[in-house]
Amino acid sequence: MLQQFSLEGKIALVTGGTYGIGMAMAKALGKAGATIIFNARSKDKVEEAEKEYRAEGFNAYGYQCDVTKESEVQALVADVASKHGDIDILVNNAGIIKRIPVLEMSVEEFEQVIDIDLVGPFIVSKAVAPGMIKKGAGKIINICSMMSELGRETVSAYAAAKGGLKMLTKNLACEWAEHNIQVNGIGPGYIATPQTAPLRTEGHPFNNFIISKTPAARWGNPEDLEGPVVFLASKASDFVNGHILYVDGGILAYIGKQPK
Ligand code: NAP
Ligand code: GCO
Repeated sequence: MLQQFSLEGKIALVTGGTYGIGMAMAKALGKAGATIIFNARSKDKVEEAEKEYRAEGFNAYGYQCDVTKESEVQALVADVASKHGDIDILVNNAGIIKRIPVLEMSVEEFEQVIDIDLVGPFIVSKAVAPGMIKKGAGKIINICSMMSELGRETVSAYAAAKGGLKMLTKNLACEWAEHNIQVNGIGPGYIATPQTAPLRTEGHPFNNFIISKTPAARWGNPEDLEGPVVFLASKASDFVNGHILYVDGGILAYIGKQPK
């Protein structure tokens, strides 16, 4: 039974794997046996992360690559194929957020979020799919969000991107199922990473707000995503397709704390 979750011999690409949720998921895939390929825009952070992965015993290879640049992505995929073999597992994790009210947000700022959070996963999925089709198998996991389902003030571009990413996930699942490629999503709740650090500063009203909106009454940790990503990357999920697995401590199930 547990063998179903083994990723021995698999090549896994995690975009944005230099820290945060991406690094935690990459380490989980590595613990399950996969070779870790990861990328980010910052060369320094890629080099630092590669040292960290290897110091912890992982077979890890870092690339400076911007997911919005198709030529860089295609070069990464080709280099991995020549050195390690075609990618078996893709986690489209790289993403940014801009918390700006619509009336103060420029079109360029809106487009930057869409480019990274939605167009990026399209570009990387399109680049890795031919290798998966050749192999007759593949796993693509898109990192969605609570904002794939819910809105809130100041995150219009992010919510539009993550809502689109949910539907891109379902569409790719339909297009590539015949090639035994499963395309699913993970929707993390509110996770303690650099991306949410501004919301978790001491006394920030959002901190208490999130705790009250989460039945588990805590922020998530990147490690809370380890099991879900190994499940969706492994044989154990071969008949799961087009599904968004929310790892949110119950936020989406909750109307909110009832008044005492
Ligand atoms: P993070 O701490 O800000 O890390 C983002 C990662 O993505 C970094 O490695 C960053 O490195 C990389 N990245 C950003 N733009 C990139 C680009 N154009 N090309 C390549 N890499 C890029 O974010 P996080 O909190 O770990 O979130 C990771 C993913 O989970 C994101 O998609 C986010 O939307 C999603 N998510 C987060 C939460 C949460 O509460 N934290 C909840 C739900 C979903 P560089 O800047 O060096 O490129
Ligand atoms: C925000 C947060 C969220 C989380 C995550 C929730 O400003 O509301 O950053 O967007 O990052 O996406 O699932």
